[in-house]
Amino acid sequence: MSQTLPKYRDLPLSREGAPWRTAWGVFGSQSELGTLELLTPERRRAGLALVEDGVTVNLDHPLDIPLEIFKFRPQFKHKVFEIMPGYLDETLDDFAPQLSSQWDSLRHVRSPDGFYNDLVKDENSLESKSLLGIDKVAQAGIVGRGVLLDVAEYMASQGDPIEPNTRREISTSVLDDVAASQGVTIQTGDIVLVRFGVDAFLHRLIAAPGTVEMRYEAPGLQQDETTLEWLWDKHVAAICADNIAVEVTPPRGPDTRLHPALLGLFGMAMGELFDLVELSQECRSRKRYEFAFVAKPFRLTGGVGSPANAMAIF
Ligand code: UVW
Repeated sequence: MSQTLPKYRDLPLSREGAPWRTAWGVFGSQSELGTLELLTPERRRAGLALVEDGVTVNLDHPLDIPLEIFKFRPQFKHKVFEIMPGYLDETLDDFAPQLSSQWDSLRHVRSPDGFYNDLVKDENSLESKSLLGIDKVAQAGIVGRGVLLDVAEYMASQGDPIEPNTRREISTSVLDDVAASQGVTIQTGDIVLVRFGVDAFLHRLIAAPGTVEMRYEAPGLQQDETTLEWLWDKHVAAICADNIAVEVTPPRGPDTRLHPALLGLFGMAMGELFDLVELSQECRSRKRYEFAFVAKPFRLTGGVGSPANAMAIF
């Protein structure tokens, strides 16, 4: 894409006195993909050109992760049955696509000014065939250059390890330090994966449910405009993390959450609860923090979210 993208400070305020700037219209007033529009064929090709030996790294926790922090996202029931001798089939009941490693679609959260590009009105936001659904992302795919920012490893190396089950805001200056220490630079259109170490905690939970208690508390991106400015000015295509919500949880206050600005005003794809444990090991052993990234969300018409279905390829 040869388009010159505006800097955050050049974006308009959506209205006088609005707390944040809006990127509605930057990718066209009818865009349902937002920053994923940055994944042009050229950038996809450049990302895939990072494949050297074809080693794939899974980035998903199991769908049946024993997570009980979301009261509104129950554990699904998986029924396997025989439809004739030796011929199995199955159903999933009460399946919440955002229970485990997941993508948020742009109809997940509205900004104070409305859903992204004003394409979904409040009065019809619950329609199942709504615009901005995850099906649009599924059709485009998420393919490009992935970059890991391993905050957990970096902070541990600084003698200041992050507690995975405790609220802690991580500033953009830490993200810059992590990138510098890894020798990696974020480029326009990157799929950025931030690791806080929540993934390793979830491995313990999965291995022995009930032995550790997962709370709705996790380290994450600092909730302020500096973070918004950093993410927009890096022009990332998607921001993903191994924690609950990319941003810190719980929020400091009801109006401090970044989701409404990221999804509702920037149209920025967000991935959460990614499993970055193996990726961290692979990057460390290769001393290389860039790789090809491929994900294909569910083509669920009007879907609010989807399992991540993501992998890195070296
Ligand atoms: C939360 O904080 C619950 O994040 P999301 O709804 O995007 O999973």
